[in-house]
Amino acid sequence: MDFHGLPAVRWSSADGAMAVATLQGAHLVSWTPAGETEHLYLSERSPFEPGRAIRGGVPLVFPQFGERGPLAHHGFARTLPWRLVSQEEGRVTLVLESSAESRQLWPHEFALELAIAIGGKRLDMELRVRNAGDAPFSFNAALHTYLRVSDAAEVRLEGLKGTRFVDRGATATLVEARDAVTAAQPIDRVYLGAPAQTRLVDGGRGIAIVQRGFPDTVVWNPGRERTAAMADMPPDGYRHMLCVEAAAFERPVTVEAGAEWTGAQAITTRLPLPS
Ligand code: TA6
Repeated sequence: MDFHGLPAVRWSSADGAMAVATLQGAHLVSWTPAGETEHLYLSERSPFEPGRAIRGGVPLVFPQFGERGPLAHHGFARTLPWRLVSQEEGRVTLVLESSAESRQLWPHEFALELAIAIGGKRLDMELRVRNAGDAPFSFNAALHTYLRVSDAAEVRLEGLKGTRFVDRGATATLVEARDAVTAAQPIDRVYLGAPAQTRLVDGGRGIAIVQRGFPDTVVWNPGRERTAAMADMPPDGYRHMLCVEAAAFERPVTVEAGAEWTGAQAITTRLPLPS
């Protein structure tokens, strides 16, 4: 299919969950769990152009996080064209292999595979990074998930109490003292060695976020002022999103020649909440 002019795949599960991913970046741009409304935030001002990052959905950060290296912000995997290699009921798999273009940016042989599975109230994303060369390489990565929320100022992200964190631009590492992290103020923070599971509470809706392989969790909401300076977000866009990202941020992951690494994030909506 075509998604705002970009080649994309749309698929569903037997029980009625639906998703759309663009081939550029293997970028999940829509996830509607069975019987639910859209669960991902996608900016209506996002560009949808070859080579330009999409604002929202689930950008895949690889092999560089943010500006921590010589590459474009968050690396090149989100802006290169991937290949759809399989599509079964509820599940698609996309692949990005090293190419002349990637070698100019990052001189390593690799194969990335992203499997995205939907069904019922659950979304599973699994990233595999295979070293196809003859020397080890290291990378940072993240599944930069933009969750759609009813009001960012009101939602609570539980499960990070006692976890070390560092704010963007800061060097000091502090420890989270709160039962719940909020986005009532702008937040751009990496929780280091984070628990595998957090829970987002949005009104009467609970969402479990579980990560595997990724040691860190990034929480981002740009707030009003930063959003105003972003050409690809509407002024009130920050109120409708919260990024909860499964990330390998603090320590780069090293993969030996011929070996592979796997990281995953699973999201389940409509958790029963205590009344
Ligand atoms: O993951 C948080 C973050 O690194 C923020 O600092 C913010 O810049 C955001 O990602 C978005 O980055 P992008 O390159 O998509 O504009």
